[in-house]
Amino acid sequence: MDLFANIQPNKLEIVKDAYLLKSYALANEQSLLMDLAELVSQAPLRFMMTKMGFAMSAAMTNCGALGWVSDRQGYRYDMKDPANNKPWPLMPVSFQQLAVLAAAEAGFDNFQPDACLINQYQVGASMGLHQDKNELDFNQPIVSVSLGIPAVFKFGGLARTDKTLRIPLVHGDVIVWGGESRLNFHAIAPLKMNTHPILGAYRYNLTFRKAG
Ligand code: MD3
Ligand code: FE
Repeated sequence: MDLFANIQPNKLEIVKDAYLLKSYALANEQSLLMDLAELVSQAPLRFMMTKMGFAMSAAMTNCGALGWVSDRQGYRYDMKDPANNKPWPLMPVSFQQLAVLAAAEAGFDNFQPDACLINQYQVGASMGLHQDKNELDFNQPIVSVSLGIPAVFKFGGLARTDKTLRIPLVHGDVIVWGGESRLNFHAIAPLKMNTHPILGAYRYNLTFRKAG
């Protein structure tokens, strides 16, 4: 009997329907980073405003048919970059392939991401506890790719007051959320000082969704 036949040390189920794929993005690191650099030159990172008029602590941009935007009107998806009124850059093939493969690895076939939000965190930046509810179809999973300096991801339940798990995320880690975990509250704790050899003192998170 092979005691190790059923063990995949790089694929961890955090809670039901939420999988952490450790280092999953490293295989295509070079293409991802080249495409990320090209993308932010086309659609620069910017600090969006919340409905309350405060600048968000992470800088953001998007690629794909739909981009997530926030302003005094609220949160929504838009086909155009409000900075120049042009469509968002196409989703690079390296991004799209990674998202679809990761979703399939976690058991979600036929993921069709049409939106990729890029969050750039500097040291001290964070993201408060929230749910992702701006998408049309909550049966589609979400794939998140961490690049650059580490962060602690806080993962709660369906109620804001549920206790949160703290999950360290490092360069190359991918998380897939679907099914029963899709509407769970989540947050990013303030980033600690650190440096990544290629990306410097920043964390980038690519979040793939089927928004429309
Ligand atoms: C868990 N971004 O942009 S991605 C966001 O690291 C966001 O930048 C974080 O939350 C970041 O909305 C975390 C991970 C993530 C995304 C969607 C989820 C976790 C999720 C939906 C349900 C549960
Ligand atoms: Fe979120």
